[in-house]
Amino acid sequence: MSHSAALPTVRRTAIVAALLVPSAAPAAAMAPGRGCGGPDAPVTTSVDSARHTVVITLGPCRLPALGPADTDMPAMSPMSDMEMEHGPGHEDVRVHFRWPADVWMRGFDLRLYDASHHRLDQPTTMHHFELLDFDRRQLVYPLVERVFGMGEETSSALVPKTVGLPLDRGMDMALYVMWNNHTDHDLDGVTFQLTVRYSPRSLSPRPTIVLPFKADVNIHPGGGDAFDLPPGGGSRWSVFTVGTSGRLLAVGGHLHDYGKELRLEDVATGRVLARVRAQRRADGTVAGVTHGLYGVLGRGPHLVAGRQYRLVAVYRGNPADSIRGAMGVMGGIFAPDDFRRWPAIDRSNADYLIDLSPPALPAISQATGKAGSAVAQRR
Ligand SMILES: [Cu+2]
Repeated sequence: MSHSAALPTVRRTAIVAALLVPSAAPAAAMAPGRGCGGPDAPVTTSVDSARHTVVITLGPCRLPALGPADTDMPAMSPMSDMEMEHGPGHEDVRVHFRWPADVWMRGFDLRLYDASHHRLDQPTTMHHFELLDFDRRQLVYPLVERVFGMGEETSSALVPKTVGLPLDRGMDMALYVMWNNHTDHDLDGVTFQLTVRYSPRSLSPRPTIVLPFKADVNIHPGGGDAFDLPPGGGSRWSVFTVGTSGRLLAVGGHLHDYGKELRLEDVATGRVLARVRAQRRADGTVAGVTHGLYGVLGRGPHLVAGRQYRLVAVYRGNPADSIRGAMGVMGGIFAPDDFRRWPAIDRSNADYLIDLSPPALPAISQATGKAGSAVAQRR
């Protein structure tokens, strides 16, 4: 356990809060007057080393009124869990802070409160959030690690003590939030409270180290990942490699309406290594995505550094209509064979830098998204 963890909780909380003057957020990404963005964003963290939690608090915030949801457009509705990006730069909040403790992260729990500390309904308050770690890159892409995120439908996740995601004190983290206030009046005094559950770094035996896995069939950092398909649908695929070898312990996915499945294949052998299927309604709209949970108890597919893998997204829609704004993202948790060989960040890489100075584009696909969990187990 780190030296600081021995301090009494109250004292640590105070110290941590003092350290957490938010660093400059990219002001260019923030439209004026939107809730809790900007360099003065009220973000704090506190560590409770008895309960093994880190609590990240953002607020109170003023959530701008978006007006009633446009019924002609697919609603900004149930996205979840792992992938909610529809082009960078559109979040209401992008705030940096320093991670306060050396931990093995195990799960999280989100609560939103109004000005009188009553719990707010999540879907009608927040569209999604993401927690980013600027001190680690992704397995597949040289982009900033997305530690986890979630949308309207989930509010918590927890993995067993036998696995943990390493987060170190002092890491440069960021919280990206997109609110969802579809009323005609601003909501004032909203507090976002994210409780991260962890195992202490001293836990013995040491948990299996896991990190996020994310691959996208149409990735264009800084540009947006949506694509169109001809009438009736079709598939879109991309080939990728992983920077270090390891095992996929769980997979989930993100597909939009008319999505059918996501497949992960070995290019050389054609073998399907993982598959997630959309839960489709009769009209082809997507209600969710199945999850594959291999590894927390069993064994998932082993991916080898440098070997080629293909991610395929399959869409099937009405033969008369093109499919617009499709997405295909597989997410999951990945246990590297040797964490010390995790690919190093290249801080001069243009894709890495996008999250530090995102293009100020308000454009966001309005397509409805549905996603499956990237985290192994929900409470
Ligand atoms: Cu999407």
